[in-house]
Amino acid sequence: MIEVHAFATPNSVKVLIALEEMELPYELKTVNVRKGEQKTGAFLTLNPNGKVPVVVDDGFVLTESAAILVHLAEKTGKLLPSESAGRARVFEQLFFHASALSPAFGNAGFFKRSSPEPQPIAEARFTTEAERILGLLDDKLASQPFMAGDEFTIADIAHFGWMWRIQFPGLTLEGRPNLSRWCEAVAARPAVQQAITRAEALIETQRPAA
Ligand SMILES: N[C@@H](CCC(=O)N[C@@H](CS)C(=O)NCC(=O)O)C(=O)O
Repeated sequence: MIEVHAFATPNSVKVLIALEEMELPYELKTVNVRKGEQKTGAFLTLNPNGKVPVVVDDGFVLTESAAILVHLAEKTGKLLPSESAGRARVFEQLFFHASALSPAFGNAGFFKRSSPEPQPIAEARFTTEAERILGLLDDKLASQPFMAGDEFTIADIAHFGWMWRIQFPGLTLEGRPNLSRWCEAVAARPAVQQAITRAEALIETQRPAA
C-alpha cells in the first residue's frame, strides 16, 4: 500500500486529494511539522529537504507535491490528459504553482504570522504578489471551468491545496467570483471532503488525551 508522510498542510492535502480522487488505498504517517518532526533523523532519511509530503510507493520514495501528483496520475491514467497540448496545460499550472503561487502564499503567511520580528517590506511584497496571482487565476477561470481547461485535473488539486489554507497568508476570495465558484465546486467533491477530513484528523491524533 502507498505510504503518505504528511500533516494538515497545503502541500500535504494535495496528495490526499489525488489519492482519494484516484481511489488508491493509502496509509497515513503523521509528521507533525508544528513540533519539528520533519527535521528529525528518521524523516530526513526519507526527505533530506525536511518537508512534507513524502510518498513511499512500493519502496519508491518520492518528494515534492507536484512530482507526486504527476506520479499518481501516470500510475492510474487519471486526472492528466494523454494528448500533448492538454498535458502541457496541466504542467504549465503545476510549474506556475510551484514557482509562483506556493512561494508567494507561504512567504506572505510567514511574514504575517510567524516572523520573529515585523518585516513590513517583505510582508507587503509577498502579499501583493499573492493577490496578483489570485487575480490571474480569477481571470483565467472567467473563460474555462477548471485551471487547465474543461476538465478537473491534478492542476486543480495543486491550486486547491493553498486555497484551502488561504487564511494563513491572510487572503480571501472576496471580489474573485470565478475563483470562488471554482473553489466551491472543488470543495464539494466527495473525494476532496474525505481528504480534508483525513488531513484534519492528523492534528487531532497529536493532541494529548483530555
Ligand atoms: N515544494 C514542496 C514544498 C513542501 C513544503 O513546503 N512543505 C511544508 C508544509 S506545506 C513543510 O514541510 N514545512 C515545514 C518546514 O519547511 O520545515 C512541495 O511542493 O512538496
